[in-house]
Amino acid sequence: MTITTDTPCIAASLMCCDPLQLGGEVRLLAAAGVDLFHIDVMDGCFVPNFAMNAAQTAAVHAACPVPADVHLMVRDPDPCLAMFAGAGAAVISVHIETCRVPAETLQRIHSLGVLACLAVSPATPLELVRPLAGLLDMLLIMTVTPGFAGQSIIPGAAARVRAARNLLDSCGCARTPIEVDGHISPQTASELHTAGASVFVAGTAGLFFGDMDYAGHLQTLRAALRK
Ligand code: S6P
Ligand code: MG
Repeated sequence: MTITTDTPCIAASLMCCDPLQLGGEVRLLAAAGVDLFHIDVMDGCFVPNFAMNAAQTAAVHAACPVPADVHLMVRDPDPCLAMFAGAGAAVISVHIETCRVPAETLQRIHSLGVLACLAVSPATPLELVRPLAGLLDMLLIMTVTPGFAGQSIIPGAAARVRAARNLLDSCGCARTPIEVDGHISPQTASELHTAGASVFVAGTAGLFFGDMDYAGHLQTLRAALRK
């Protein structure tokens, strides 16, 4: 698959689903037309929470043809890469804060035939991305502190995305998409799109995950991105 800067993509955050209804919810989200399934993986160490795993990724992949966007929030991602590639991940994001040698981890993801994305937490200097820019299929800018759904967006999120866009452009990577994750609502999606993001993780702020009107909320998000 390809993810571009041309067309906005919506990635539904599956950790926001009712865990007792995961199968039904992913089918509803697929029928509503989400572009990606965003699968949060947490180890209780890098972030103080647990979320989804490789078995769930494989089950979701088998049930629906929506590409899986796996976000690894784990202290040591390298041993997990083959497991998630085998589970059907189309994209794997690793946090720059967790990689011993980020360039090697990104190359390992490529060698598994998966798109490689680097995730950056809010407190991490963006300049650390510069030497790695050419290796990225996507850059994930966290707009909340990783670990939990339902948080407020960090102050200055749009300025940070704009800075990330400028950094990638100045490295000759103007076609590398930026994904944003954390409190993506119609309003924040629109602001972050203007700032240079094109992939939007929609959780409780964008798709609500309670009323099951995924088609309606998706339509509202897409309309906000057209403005
Ligand atoms: C947070 C995780 C995210 C959340 C998503 C939830 O650590 O990486 O993917 O699931 O941000 O969205 P919302 O709208 O509840 O913030
Ligand atoms: Mg995430």
